[in-house]
Amino acid sequence: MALFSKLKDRLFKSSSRIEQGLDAIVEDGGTPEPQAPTAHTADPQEPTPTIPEPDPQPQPVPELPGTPEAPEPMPADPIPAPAPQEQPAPVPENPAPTPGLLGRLLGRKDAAPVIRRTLDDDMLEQLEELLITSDMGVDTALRVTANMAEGRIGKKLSTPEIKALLSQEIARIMEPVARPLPIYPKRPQVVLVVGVNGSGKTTTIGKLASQFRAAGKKVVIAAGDTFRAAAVEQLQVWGDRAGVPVLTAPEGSDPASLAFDAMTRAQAEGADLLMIDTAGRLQNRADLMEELAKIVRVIRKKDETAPHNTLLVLDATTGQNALSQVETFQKLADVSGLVMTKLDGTARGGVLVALADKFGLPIHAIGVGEQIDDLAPFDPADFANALTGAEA
Ligand SMILES: Nc1nc2c(ncn2[C@@H]2O[C@H](COP(=O)(O)OP(=O)(O)OP(=O)(O)O)[C@@H](O)[C@H]2O)c(=O)[nH]1
Ligand SMILES: [Mg+2]
Repeated sequence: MALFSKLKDRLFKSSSRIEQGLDAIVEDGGTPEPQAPTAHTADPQEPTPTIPEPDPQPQPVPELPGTPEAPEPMPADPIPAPAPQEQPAPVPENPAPTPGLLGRLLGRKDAAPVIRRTLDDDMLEQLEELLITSDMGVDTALRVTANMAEGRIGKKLSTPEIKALLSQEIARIMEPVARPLPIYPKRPQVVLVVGVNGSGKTTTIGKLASQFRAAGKKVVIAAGDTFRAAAVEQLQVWGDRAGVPVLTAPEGSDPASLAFDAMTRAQAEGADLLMIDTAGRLQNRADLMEELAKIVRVIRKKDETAPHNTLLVLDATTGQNALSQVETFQKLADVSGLVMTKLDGTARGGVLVALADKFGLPIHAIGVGEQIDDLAPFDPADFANALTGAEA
């Protein structure tokens, strides 16, 4: 059971904004309807073992490094089948009678009345607003709600039904971007890691190095953030944890020449992967652009196809800001994929949906904590369920 539910527990600090908002919207305009006390219908709180463990793609760890050369290793399609809620939900036109004498006699916990709300323009507007204020962006929010509403206007929907519908729509948007870091038959495969200050670049490199190493890859890390001595030390700590060599240069020295040396050594040692950490100084965009361009120029002297991946690391807690960071870094570097960090520390995750919808860049992994194994593959259904509070 572990991985699946552990991830869900950690994905967001508390119930996400969206989940809370959905509860409020249905309660706001809904009417309680008594429910037959038979335990079968949606009691969202109960850990109903629908399918004990869907487990379509367990083992997040080797996923990232795995699969040689096929950049699209897995079906990444964990939803067993979005069947149940696809239909407008079996709205009993005449609400179930009363809790029922039998039920009461048998001492069943009295069925809490289920609140249902008729899906109308009013409710749709509230849903749109909720999604927009949850960082999903106007276009995405409108499209998602329109899809949810299709064929369901006038139907009475319960909170769990609404959550499930929204979750499906979100998962559908996220599925195409859920892609592990592609591994190419290049040696060394050069992974350039970029992102603003504090987004989690160094930590993510440490986590990735550890996973790749566990998967049998030979990894070298270059401490390309030569700007601060502390940055080099931090990377060295991660290198030690991961059991991977870290190439460093004196503080203030040229990151490009370090990258060149690292490339030379990685080639000489037959390393599978070279990960290059960079400084995230966006305050001076021109400098950073020049610095990144120079790193790229220099490593291309050794391998003109490098870097093979340029990972942009984004901090999920920055919300909407992540969108402009993608735009900026796409101008600075040839971003090939994203890692979203700190999803464990936020109630905001809506921006991932906007990112997926707007840029379509692969999300290779998500950071769910500060420890070395707190990096998981991005699972769209898991994410959508956690974001909306829908049951898996
Ligand atoms: N909770 C949580 N914290 C994280 C995660 N990833 C990174 N952090 C923390 O975020 C802080 C910044 O991480 P770094 O890896 O140093 O970020 P950076 O991008 O290298 O920062 P600079 O080198 O200053 O540009 C550290 O305290 C990390 O422990 C995550 O997934 N979850
Ligand atoms: Mg760093």
